[in-house]
Amino acid sequence: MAIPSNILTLLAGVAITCLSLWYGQNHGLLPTAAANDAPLVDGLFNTMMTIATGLFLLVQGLIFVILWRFRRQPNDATDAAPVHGNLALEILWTGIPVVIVLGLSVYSFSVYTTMGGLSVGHGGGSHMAHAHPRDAAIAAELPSSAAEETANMPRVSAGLGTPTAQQPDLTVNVKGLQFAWIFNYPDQNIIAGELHLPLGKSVQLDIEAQDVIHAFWVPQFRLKQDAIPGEQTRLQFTPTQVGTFPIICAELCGSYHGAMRSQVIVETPENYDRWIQSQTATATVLPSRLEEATAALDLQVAPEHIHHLHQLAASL
Ligand SMILES: [Cu+2]
Repeated sequence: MAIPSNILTLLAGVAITCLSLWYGQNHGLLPTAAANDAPLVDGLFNTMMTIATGLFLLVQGLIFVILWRFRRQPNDATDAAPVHGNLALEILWTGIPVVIVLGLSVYSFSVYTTMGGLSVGHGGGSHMAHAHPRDAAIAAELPSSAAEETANMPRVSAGLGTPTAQQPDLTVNVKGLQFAWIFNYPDQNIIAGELHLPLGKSVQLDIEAQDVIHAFWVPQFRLKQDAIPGEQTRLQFTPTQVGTFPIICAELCGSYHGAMRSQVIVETPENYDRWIQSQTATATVLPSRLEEATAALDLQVAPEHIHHLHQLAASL
């Protein structure tokens, strides 16, 4: 008994939907999620993966079905009837992508704003919220010495001292330079070549670049922010998982860009306090570590670069 083709189509649709929904949750392509906003990003990625899987199965499946069903018949040398356009079909295959693209753009924008991309003083949209006029307004209200200080500070493209900004538990100044990351804990007077963070505490990273544009990226946090010379950018997040994760420069910045890596160590508050105590605020810590690191990686960094780093660390 032949199964009617509309039943077959329905079954194929159900199968493709189930497979897509399953694969969208089980693709295993993302690294562990270790910051508070990471599930939002993963939700968006999984949705896109579900849709992409469904479209892939549908298109590839149709190609094979059509190749088979309309293959040349043994005793029939004639061609099929010519077809010129099909308005309903064309509206359908234009309409479906339009709905998908619009839906995804609304969804991704909502994730971006939920992560604080548009709210000044929160991570994300470094290029969208320029704070110049407000900086001037803040400076005008301060006593003159403080006003001068504010005026001399680099422009913060992702917000400065807005009343709505939540006070983070910990602020770290991050500086990118060819070809390393330097982490400065202003409250503890610590300078380090790797980033230590306490689990479950809200963190603010004030990011800057020394020379060219770099980008601070931690895949496990699902966060990436440009580091721009003369312009401060910001990230705010809370680490949610203990572990050691890579910090990667995500902006081609010169010949050793590929080696511009460090690591972030998320540890329990007790271990974090221990690390803080073990650190002394000495400018010699950083260059010696960098020398060790470059020697270990056999990077053959030119001596003048090491010398430059020594000078730089001394000036911090
Ligand atoms: Cu870089």
